[in-house]
Amino acid sequence: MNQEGAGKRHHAGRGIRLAGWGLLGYPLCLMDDFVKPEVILTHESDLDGLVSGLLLQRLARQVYGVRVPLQAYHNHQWRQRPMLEPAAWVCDLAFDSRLDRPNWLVVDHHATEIVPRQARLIHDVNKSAGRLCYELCQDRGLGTPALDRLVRLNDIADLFLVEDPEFAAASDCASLVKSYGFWAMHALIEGDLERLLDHPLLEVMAVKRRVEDPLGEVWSGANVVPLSADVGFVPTLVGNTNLIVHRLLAAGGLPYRVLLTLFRKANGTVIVSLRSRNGEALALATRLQGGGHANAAGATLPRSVQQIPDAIHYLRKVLNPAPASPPPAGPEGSLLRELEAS
Ligand SMILES: [Mn+2]
Repeated sequence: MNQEGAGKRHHAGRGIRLAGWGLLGYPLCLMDDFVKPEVILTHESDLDGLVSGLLLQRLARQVYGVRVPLQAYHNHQWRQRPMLEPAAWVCDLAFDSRLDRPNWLVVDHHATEIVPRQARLIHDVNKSAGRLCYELCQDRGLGTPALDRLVRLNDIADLFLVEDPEFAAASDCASLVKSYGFWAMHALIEGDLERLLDHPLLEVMAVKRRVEDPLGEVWSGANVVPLSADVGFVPTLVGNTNLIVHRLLAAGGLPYRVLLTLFRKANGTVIVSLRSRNGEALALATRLQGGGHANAAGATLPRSVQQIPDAIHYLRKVLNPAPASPPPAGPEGSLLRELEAS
């Protein structure tokens, strides 16, 4: 018989420990009694989502001796998902009020302004979600040299630490998930995270990086489309989009403070991805009802925008609002002024 029925609190340890300091300066207390989750929910879009989700699954297996199902979401589907489970663990998805539920654990690193009242939030914007989940695993004796390395590569790729000597290896690892997709890689490694480290497909990613990225950088750099004085749209043909945009920003040869790329999903919605060097990306993403990190943020454009040219038109309108026009001069204008005065 299962000793740990759903919802029953599991006391595997004792006491309350300070796990760190939250964004708003309140201490994050990590109590050693987790509640068994019905499901683990993670971000489908990248390596960090895969690493953090599989690590939480491993942690749940260690604590409860069962395989808790893993579900992965892109931001758009995530916003529409009902949160009904009495207990769940969430990682690499921004904390919002829908997740503030008793017996929910959220491990994340995206900027949030919401203070948790009921959920347990483990949050640090300076670490990857995978790192935060791994620290929980290490507390339970689940650390290994192979996982140390994978989580380090995940940090380098997710936090975009371009100066790190392992940046190329980290990018190749992250590109596996970008190129083949979350569930394809999950299937190929059979859920076994360590198999990402020396996966044969890494060789394919290295060739793509060496051949495609320089070609893509030259072409994209020559074809940036101005959207406003500060914002440029970078079209892409080949190569690692993140890296190309980063190199264009770092080179400083363009007049824009924000560079953005556009991606049209299968259902026709257009995703905008924004990059900057001084925090302008998040500010603009917020204006577009999106979010993310200070210099790496994103947003989904309204459903009425279905094509890339529509997206360019829409963004130009949002970024360059028409100035309020003064009453026209002449007889019409004087009538308006009289009406206003009365
Ligand atoms: Mn992440």
